[in-house]
Amino acid sequence: MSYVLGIDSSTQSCSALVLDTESLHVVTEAAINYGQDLPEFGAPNGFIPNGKEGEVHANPLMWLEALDRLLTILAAKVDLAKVRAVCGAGQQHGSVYLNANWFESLASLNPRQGLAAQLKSSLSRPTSPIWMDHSTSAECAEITAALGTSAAVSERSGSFATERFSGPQIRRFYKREPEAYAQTARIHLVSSFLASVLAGCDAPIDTGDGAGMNLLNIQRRAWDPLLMKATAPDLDKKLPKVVRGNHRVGLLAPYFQARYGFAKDVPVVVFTGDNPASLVGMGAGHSGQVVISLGTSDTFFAAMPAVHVDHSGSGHVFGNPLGGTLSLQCFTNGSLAREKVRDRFGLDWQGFSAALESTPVGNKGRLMLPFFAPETSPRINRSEPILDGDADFVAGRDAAAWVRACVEGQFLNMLLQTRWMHLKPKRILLTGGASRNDAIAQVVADVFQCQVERLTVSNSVALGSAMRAASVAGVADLPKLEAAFCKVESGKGCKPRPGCAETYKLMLQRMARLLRL
Ligand code: XUL
Repeated sequence: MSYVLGIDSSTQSCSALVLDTESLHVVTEAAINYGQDLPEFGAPNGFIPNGKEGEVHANPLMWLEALDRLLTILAAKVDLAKVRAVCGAGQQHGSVYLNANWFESLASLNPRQGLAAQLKSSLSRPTSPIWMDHSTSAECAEITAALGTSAAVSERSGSFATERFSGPQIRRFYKREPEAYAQTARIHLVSSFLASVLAGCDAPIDTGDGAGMNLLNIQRRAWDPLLMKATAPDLDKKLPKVVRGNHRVGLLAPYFQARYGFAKDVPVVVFTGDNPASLVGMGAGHSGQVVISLGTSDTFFAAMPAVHVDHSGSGHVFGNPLGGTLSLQCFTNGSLAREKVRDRFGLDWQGFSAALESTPVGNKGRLMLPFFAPETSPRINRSEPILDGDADFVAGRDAAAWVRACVEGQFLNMLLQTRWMHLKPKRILLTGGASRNDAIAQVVADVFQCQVERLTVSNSVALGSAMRAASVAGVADLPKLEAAFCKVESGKGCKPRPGCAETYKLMLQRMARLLRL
């Protein structure tokens, strides 16, 4: 039997999935929730509460302890000696700061002690800023000024200087704690930190996750000297190497064989960020399809053969672990906005769907820019939607019209804001909680004029990681795994209905005018 192990070190938990690549089934899954299972770290939601000035940090030792606990659970459930390759993914942008002890400690991990106890003295900074941190406005402005313009930063790095990205975070650390920065011999991402530990040697960063740092040149997929210089001194020495997604870091360290019963000679494949891993786990790593994930925020992402950057600054280009790049756009007003409308009119989800179904395409000309909270795409600071239509609609007296206006507005805005990607998808894969709603899925098909399918995959980050482990290590072919694991729900596809293309084209123009695009 040929098992592969995929690990997902995310914001609130660390989870894992073991696949059998011969019988093509999920052998087992397990998860450690930081808040519930590791209360001693004082991070009920995965980060240290009450950070000042927008700081959101987590303790990297918590991630190590979670890895040990996770493997303990897995070892009790399955024979880990059958695992032939390991790969994983981390929450993007989080950075880990290590001193010169790191290299030696990694190479000599003792199976009689846990990882956290052994690597504690390797940290040059006790906590790690994570993607929720927004304390670096000043540093973003400084990096932008050094490069000249925001466009110059995004042409190079694939994104404007962005508060949560690792480069601005590194700069803040350098400015505030220059001595600790000088003691830092290595800066890792969450992904490369964990891959290093598993391989027992300092691991590279992959282009998928590296592109979330404002330090990687997205065209050349190599560290960018100008961006490094604008960020902090000596980064050429402090950053690990950067490699593509098909790289093997090394073999699983003896620590894991002795402690959890893994075999010798198990390759560790370079880790990536959670979003790039999820692209693979959804079977969307090849260009021609788009994933729309409907969650608290909605996310739109797609594998791209060529690099295009968003000159308005709200979209991002990351690397695709399968080659090429991954474009990603996040919409803060996702379920948040849909719930606001539902609650405003005292509806449940059934009532919400019925309202959507009872109203015509184009909503008789009523249009909503559904920004109930500050939005990232486009960058706009609002707490009420922008409305354009008849008096009843604008006064908020027509529940059904509001429901349709909210959903149509969300996807028209999504179409408008993702134009920079120059996509003509053959199909849209819908995932996340609201993707089960048929009426919403139909609006997506109508607005985008594209076939929509619903994905059955859950835990796509760990699944994508296990699939990468298998394919890079030569245990199983990716197409075989995609066919087995990345299925769409049969009979749940939606085709665009005839006659809506012209209506939505005109509405899109109106929306662009309202947004002054
Ligand atoms: C992406 C982002 C988050 C994190 C955490 O830019 O900040 O999706 O990867 O999941």
